[in-house]
Amino acid sequence: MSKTILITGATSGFGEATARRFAAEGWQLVLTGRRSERLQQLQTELGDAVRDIITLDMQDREQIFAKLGTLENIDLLLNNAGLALGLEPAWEVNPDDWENMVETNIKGVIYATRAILPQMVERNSGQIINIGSTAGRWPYPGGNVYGGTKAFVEQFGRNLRADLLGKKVKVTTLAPGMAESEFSNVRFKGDTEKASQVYKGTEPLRPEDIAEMIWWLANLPPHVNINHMEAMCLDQSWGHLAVNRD
Ligand code: NDP
Ligand code: 8X3
Repeated sequence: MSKTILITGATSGFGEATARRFAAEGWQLVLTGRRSERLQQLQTELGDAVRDIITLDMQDREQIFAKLGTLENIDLLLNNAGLALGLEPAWEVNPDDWENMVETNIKGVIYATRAILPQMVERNSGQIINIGSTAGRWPYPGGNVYGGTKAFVEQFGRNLRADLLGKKVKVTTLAPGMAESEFSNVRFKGDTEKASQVYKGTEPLRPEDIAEMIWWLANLPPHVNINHMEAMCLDQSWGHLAVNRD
């Protein structure tokens, strides 16, 4: 019988590329996102591979439990839906942006996990892949709450593993660096010029690269768990630590 992957945030970027990758390998897909028309387009394109499309705002805890908690036979949960908003220093940020990131990147992940985990524990099989970020480990100016949410994802994944010891349920945080998707358009609130500057002169990671990593993670031997996996494009690395000399 085909396996099923549940992808949060399947309407663009990593989620959409992963849907295509897993469909091509014969998996069944349950796809979620707020933009219903994009979900419908994917369903039309991928046909029978799509088991279900679910319009869902990951900030809505009640809807997460109502719509995901009733799903059966989910083999892999990809907690992917997420966003960054702005790059302002902490003292200038609009608190609504912080709220939006915390609600989606933290609460969306924990409640989707809580909705799906019982069936995996009951079956004694399953896999959760959480999309973290290099920003969860490596601070940068303006990364304040975005990086904080991704650090949360990282530690949440490790603590899940602690809870799951003895169960055949895998948990991985996949932490990509700079990747070109709709991410920067969202971060800069539709300023496409500013968004394109992020990738100018580089060859960033592509959503398809992330999908390939997820496919690899899904196909490791049953006894192997990757706790943390970090990937950057070759054009990205770390800088010196900052020093104030005023
Ligand atoms: P995209 O903006 O292309 O995709 C984000 C996805 O998340 C969309 O499908 C969007 O769907 C969904 N989403 C956002 N907010 C919500 C919400 N409230 N409810 C439901 N779905 C939501 O970005 P990426 O593919 O790049 O991002 C995917 C993940 O990867 C995010 O968690 C991001 O933080 C992380 N990441 C991105 C990196 C990058 O450089 N691109 C690097 C490292 C990590 P919709 O709008 O239809 O609801
Ligand atoms: C996205 C990568 O460097 O923009 O998580 O924070 S970065």
